[in-house]
Amino acid sequence: AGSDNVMQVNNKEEFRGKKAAIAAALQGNQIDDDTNLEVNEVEEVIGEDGIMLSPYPKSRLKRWEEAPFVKPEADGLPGEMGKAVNIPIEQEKLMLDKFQENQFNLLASDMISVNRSLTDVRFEKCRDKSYPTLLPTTSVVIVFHNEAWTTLIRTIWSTINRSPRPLLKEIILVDDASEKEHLGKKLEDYIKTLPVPTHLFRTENRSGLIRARLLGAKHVKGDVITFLDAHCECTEGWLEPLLARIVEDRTTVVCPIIDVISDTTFEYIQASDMTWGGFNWKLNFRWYRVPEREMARRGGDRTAPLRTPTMAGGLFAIDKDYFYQIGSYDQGMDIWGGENLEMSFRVWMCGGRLEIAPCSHVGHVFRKTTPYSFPGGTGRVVNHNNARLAEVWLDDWKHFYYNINPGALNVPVGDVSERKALRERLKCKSFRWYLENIYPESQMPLDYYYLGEIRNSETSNCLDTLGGKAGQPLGMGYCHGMGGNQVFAYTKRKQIMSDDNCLDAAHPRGPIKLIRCHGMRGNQEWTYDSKTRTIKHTNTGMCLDKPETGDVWKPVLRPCNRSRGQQWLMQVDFKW
Ligand code: LR7
Ligand code: MN
Repeated sequence: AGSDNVMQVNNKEEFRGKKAAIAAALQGNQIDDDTNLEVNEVEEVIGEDGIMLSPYPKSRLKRWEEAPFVKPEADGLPGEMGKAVNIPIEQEKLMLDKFQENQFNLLASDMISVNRSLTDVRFEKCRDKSYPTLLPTTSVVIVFHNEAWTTLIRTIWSTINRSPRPLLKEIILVDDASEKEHLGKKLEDYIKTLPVPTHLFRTENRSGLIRARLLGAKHVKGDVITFLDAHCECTEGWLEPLLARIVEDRTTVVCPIIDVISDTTFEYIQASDMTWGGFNWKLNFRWYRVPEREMARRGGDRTAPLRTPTMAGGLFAIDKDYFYQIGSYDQGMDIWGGENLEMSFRVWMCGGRLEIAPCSHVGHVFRKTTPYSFPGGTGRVVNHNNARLAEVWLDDWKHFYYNINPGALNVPVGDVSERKALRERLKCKSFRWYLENIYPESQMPLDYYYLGEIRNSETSNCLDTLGGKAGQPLGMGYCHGMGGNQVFAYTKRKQIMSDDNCLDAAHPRGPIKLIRCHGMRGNQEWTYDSKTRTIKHTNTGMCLDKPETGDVWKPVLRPCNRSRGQQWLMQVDFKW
């Protein structure tokens, strides 16, 4: 690869249509070679798919070497090589007591070395990859509220031990008004002993992770900001793939694969490289399977960067200047939640890209419930944050959120005018563009005829998911007009959806179930006739009918007979 693969912006027309080569040009150890100088001097180049790439300014890159291998502790502590820690039965009560404090097995964590060894979980091919000999430096920013000592310190040590030292500018800790003794003077003293400059800042009042991160970011001296949660473990070679992608294009926001550190045993469990980030109508972040088209775009190479529609939010690297250019975070978001989707939509819609680098693995302790308080109430806080992002970024699709979660309508969103102005200023694309180009598989349908309740003409009852999960039967209930479980979308693909599930019938006599939407018609295709008001199931040719006597809350399929029980009203002007 060489200069003939790279074109200056003024030559972009010539370049368009040719296969992108900047990635190839920057692969290997060539970036530092004088013959490739122009790679870093052009401002922008057109990459594959005609998307602009903005290579990193060369003057800011640094020479680096791999981190020295750190020998696992020899004194036989539990959990080495990422193994599970089992608590002896006589300590079970202590274990359960301690679990309450952080919602993970603190006793186990405390038994494990803060330097514990892990296995190399990467694909073989990742280990053989060579990265540019010049990369930008990064500051690792870790915010926490009442984090346990050992998980926090292990996060720090795994960062220090497994990052090429010249690239790790510093570690920035932000204490978000913790109340724990060990996060006071003890922590201040401890970080002075670390071999990497480590700074601690504290918020005056509990400000939430979003504003805490903004405080940390303000002090960053490295070129790239890498955010981590306070209970992570970085694995060998985790940093290079993140930084290397940013060198290719400084508008790339890159996440590692987030492996699982068990909340009960602290076992390090490899996560799938075949999932990416999505979201449901409630604006919860969710992992979904990577579709075939993205695998194909990557040429079937599972080590190639994966374009993800959204990110989990806690672990990612971003060029510092780009972080501010793209609007950092929404200051108006409190405590926890929403900022990850907000940033995901913003990055994609405003010209950046969001990726998972499959050769970078970082473990994270996933917990089932949150250990700390949410001043104002969990629901209120999360609704507030999500409503802010819905108002600014979702355009018409915000109604999916409000319909399925009407509680959000009662929470003040506050002033979002600055965020809307940001969207204008950056000339960001529409949410429709995002759905069309970045996330056609989204649970929020691109085109739909109707969103609202589906009422039976004879019984005046409404279809109701009854809160059922995938695999459970569809139900009915008294129409309450409150949205939630009684909100369905009738889409142009002829699905009847509720969140990420679709009405699905495999047999002419039912049952009608809620099944993950597959978007392939089949058992999930229904035709609504607004004149006869029938909902006909294509595969079986049967009509959706009111429940039979017997199970009065389960709608069924019956041969179409024009009876009132087979008439369903989708009020098109159903409004909140
Ligand atoms: O008030 C607070 N102040 C804080 O400093 C609340 C939290 N925090 C800190 C907290 O100590 C932790 O270090 O913020 C970090 C994230 O909070 P967690 O770990 O309690 O929550 P989580 O792991 O469920 O958080 C995920 O979603 C959040 C939404 O706001 C953030 O984006 C987190 O960074 C994100 N974590 C990950 O992406 C890791 C993978 C989880 C998944 C999926
Ligand atoms: Mn976390």
